[in-house]
Amino acid sequence: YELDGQDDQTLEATSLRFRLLRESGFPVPSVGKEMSWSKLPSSTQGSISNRSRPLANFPPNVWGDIFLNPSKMNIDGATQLQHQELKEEVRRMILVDVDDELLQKLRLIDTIKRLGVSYHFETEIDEALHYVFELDGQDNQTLEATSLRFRLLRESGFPVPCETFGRFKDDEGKFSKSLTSDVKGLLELYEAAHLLVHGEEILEEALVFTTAYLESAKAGGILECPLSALVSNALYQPIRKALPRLHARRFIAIYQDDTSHNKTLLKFAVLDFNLLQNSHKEELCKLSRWWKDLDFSTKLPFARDRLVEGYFWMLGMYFEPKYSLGREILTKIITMISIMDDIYDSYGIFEELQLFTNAIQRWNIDYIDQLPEYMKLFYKPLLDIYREAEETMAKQGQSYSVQYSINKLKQLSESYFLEFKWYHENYIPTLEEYMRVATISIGAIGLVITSFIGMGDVLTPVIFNWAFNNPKIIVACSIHGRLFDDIVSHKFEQERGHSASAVECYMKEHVVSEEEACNELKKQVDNVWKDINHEMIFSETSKLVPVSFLTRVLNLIRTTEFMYMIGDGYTHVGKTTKDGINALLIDPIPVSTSKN
Ligand code: LA6
Ligand code: MN
Ligand code: MN
Ligand code: MN
Ligand code: MN
Repeated sequence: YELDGQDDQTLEATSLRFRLLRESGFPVPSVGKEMSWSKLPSSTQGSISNRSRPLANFPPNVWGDIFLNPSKMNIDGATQLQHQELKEEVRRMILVDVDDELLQKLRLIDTIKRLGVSYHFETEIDEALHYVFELDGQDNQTLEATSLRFRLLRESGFPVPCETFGRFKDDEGKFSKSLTSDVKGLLELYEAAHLLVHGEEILEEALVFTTAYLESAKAGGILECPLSALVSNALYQPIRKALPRLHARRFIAIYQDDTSHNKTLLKFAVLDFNLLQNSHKEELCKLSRWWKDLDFSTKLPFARDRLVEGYFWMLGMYFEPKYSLGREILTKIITMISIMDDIYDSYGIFEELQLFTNAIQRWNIDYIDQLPEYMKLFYKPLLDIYREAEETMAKQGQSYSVQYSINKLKQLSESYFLEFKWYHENYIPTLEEYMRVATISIGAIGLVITSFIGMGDVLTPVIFNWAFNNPKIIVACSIHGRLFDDIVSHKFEQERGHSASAVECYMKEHVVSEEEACNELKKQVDNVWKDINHEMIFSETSKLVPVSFLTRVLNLIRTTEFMYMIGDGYTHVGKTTKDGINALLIDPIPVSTSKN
């Protein structure tokens, strides 16, 4: 065991040493120096029948080449100028002092946020909310104002207590029936209650009460426009869980139909949406060229070809123009992770994957020679992407940031390999043992850390070190992604042959049906929102880590919710995914119908 320099032993000697030591309890690593597979006889490297591979037959890419030549809106200098002018006009609207009109101010901020343009006015809105937070005597406000104040403040991380809602209960301690004449108030209470944390029973009750009421009001058809549209939209997806860009697009349409809308606000929101969409189209066009040149759909036809969906997913993490470089890096990484996952669980066989895992751990192009041909086609571009990212970041003096992402990718490959071994050995772990590995293999922490690379201006090594060491908020996000993914994709995976998912682990451990397991796991997915809210509003983390970083995690959860809303919309691209991509990346908002 203590002998050094075992690197040049034959395969027989290496394996025998490994087995004898492990049999006696010595912790010899399987990956690493001892298991350098360069000596592997070439016969095991070639000609493995595809019948022994767990091929998934993933559906092909549905987008063809359309993003290589996107149709963009023509935006001339005059339109750019108009955009600037409208922006300044909206800014003045926020700054106008409306001391005695708290509700007006709250509604304005909320409308600007929901129209998707608040990213232009972060400082102004932050100041206004500080003012609102410090205000005393909020005890006589209406349900709408109280709820709106509560939600807007919590959305920005202000720790507002929930007891304020006690006023709206009756003598029996229930939300009183008299509230049901106030649909607007109930709708706001519903949205506010989604910012709950563990133990806030009053908000749990509010959620049940308002959901039931809004459902029945919707079914009864008693609501008028635009309230009916707002209620339907809220029931479809509450603001807290909605993907901001998609919410903005839906909200703009509702706002347009609201006869009391502010023309300046609407005009600005439509124009801004279309301008943003144009620049997203340009980014996706550039990435499409990169993807086409790599030509994985020909070279690695067993893997998912999902550049557009990957870009859409990452656009959900940040959409602002200043994160353009971040989106580029992040999209490249998610598409590579997705292929790497398919190499492990839809194509690779044991010996190949051992070599592959070893090569990823070594992260050195010299290791490419040991790999089977198809892995070479992946390994080199992977190293290239990261080298290019390092060169780009070096220009900003931040090349160090890329290494955090590489290290997470190494951990990811180890977790993939472990899951493969479980599959290979037909081993079904307990849920707890499974989750220790599967919350890594979902890749969320790698994506979050990679998203930080593109936030150059405000970044420090302290943030990376915080994120790297599994902070609670990222663990919650990983649990959410993993359980949700398993619920929607385990059937398809098990049919082709796959390691056990959370569903199988839970079924075995608790001897329950698939349906019961999924229901229980779904509850755990929903519970994650309380952890996220706690971490963003009440935790030490929320005081130490700038909200822009925490928002990446929140948005990853939101974008994952969207992708998995009706099945696995990433692997099996259906109507929901297509509609989402159309809304954000293909169709502009028609300007002629904006009634201006
Ligand atoms: C998951 O695929 C997938 F497609 C990704 C691109 C990762 C998604 C990342 C999240 C949710 P699959 P496996 C943060 O279901 O093999 O094949 O781990 O992943 O179950
Ligand atoms: Mn996998
Ligand atoms: Mn997979
Ligand atoms: Mn999946
Ligand atoms: Mn899966």
